[in-house]
Amino acid sequence: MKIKKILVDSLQEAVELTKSMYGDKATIMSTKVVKIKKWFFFSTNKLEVTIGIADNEDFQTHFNKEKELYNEIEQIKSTLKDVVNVVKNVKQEPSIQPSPKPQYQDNEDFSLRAMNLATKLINVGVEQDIAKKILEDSCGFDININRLDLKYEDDYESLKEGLSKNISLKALDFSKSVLSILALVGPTGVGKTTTIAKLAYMYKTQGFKTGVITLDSYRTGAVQQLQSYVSLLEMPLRVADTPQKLREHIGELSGLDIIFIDTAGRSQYDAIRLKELKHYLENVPSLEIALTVSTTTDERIILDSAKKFGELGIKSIIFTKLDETVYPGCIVNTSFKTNIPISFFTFGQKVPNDIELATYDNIANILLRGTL
Ligand SMILES: Nc1nc2c(ncn2[C@@H]2O[C@H](COP(=O)(O)OP(=O)(O)OP(=O)(O)O)[C@@H](O)[C@H]2O)c(=O)[nH]1
Ligand SMILES: [Mg+2]
Repeated sequence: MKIKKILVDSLQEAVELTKSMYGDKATIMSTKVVKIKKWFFFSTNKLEVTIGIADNEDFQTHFNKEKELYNEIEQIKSTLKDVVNVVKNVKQEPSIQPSPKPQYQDNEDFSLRAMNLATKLINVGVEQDIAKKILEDSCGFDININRLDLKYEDDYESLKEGLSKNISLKALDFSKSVLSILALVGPTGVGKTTTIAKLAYMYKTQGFKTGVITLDSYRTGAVQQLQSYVSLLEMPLRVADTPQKLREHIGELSGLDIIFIDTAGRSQYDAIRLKELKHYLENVPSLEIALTVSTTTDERIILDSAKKFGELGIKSIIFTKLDETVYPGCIVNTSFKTNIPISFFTFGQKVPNDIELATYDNIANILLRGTL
């Protein structure tokens, strides 16, 4: 770079002069005011300007550097554009799907964990209104959050409380000194005979003297099916093909504590067969009738069964085949709508094991953990 000094009257003049003489190659590096003697002791002030003039090589280097910088900036700009596009696409198609919104998300009355519990109930088939009612009874008002919140830390414990206020249970507490009779009625193939065998074993092992009478004399193999269970359990089995026979057998077995009556499966829509069954069971002393329904059945049909078999005087309901459903919410819905107490759950084909007394623990387990 070459250095030049010029004398001018103002900075503006320096700039103009520099530009006209050297173009873009020159830059003003510094300025200073100097006194210039004119005549004897007269003098005048001037601006001494130092100019740096780039020679051709410097200029070319400078120009190349600028060009490189410019290219680099353009490259960064285009990379940024790509990054922005990628980010946009990620937003549109998240790789991790958000978990489903709780159904009560917008309900400002409940805490988040209470809403989550409601969502769990709804996901296993509990109707929304019923889930809400149970939830209200599982909650207390929390003044800190100004909302209803689960009563206990544990949603399981809270749910048990909500269930106990909405669903009734019936423990079949039979007496050892008085004869009790339990008849199982219900649609075909729901598990009545299998459940009778399980119950007979359960009460026998509790010290009750038990026996079985079956009214199902016409279905091929029905008696043999029961016979195979009963002979293993070493208890009496009778077959009654008329109401008169039934009464006679009850008289013969009156020394027992519990007689279980197995009935033939009936369609809830077959009024004649239902009437026939009613005829068998009416006026049987100390009789308790339990409706047996399968949890794999459409809920509307379960409700129809409860209504039709209800005419026989049902005192409790047994839900079977819990091992075959992922929507146990029908238990809660049916019980809530019909007010019929639940007595037992069955959850498999194995006699005598796969049966449990209905408890709120059991129901909470079924609903929250999918198993008893
Ligand atoms: N998975 C499962 N199967 C069961 C359960 N209870 C009964 N079963 C099966 O359901 C089928 C019908 O059972 P049954 O006891 O004969 O039914 P039922 O109601 O007496 O039938 P009908 O007398 O013909 O009306 C059989 O294969 C049983 O093993 C249960 O809790 N879970
Ligand atoms: Mg049967």
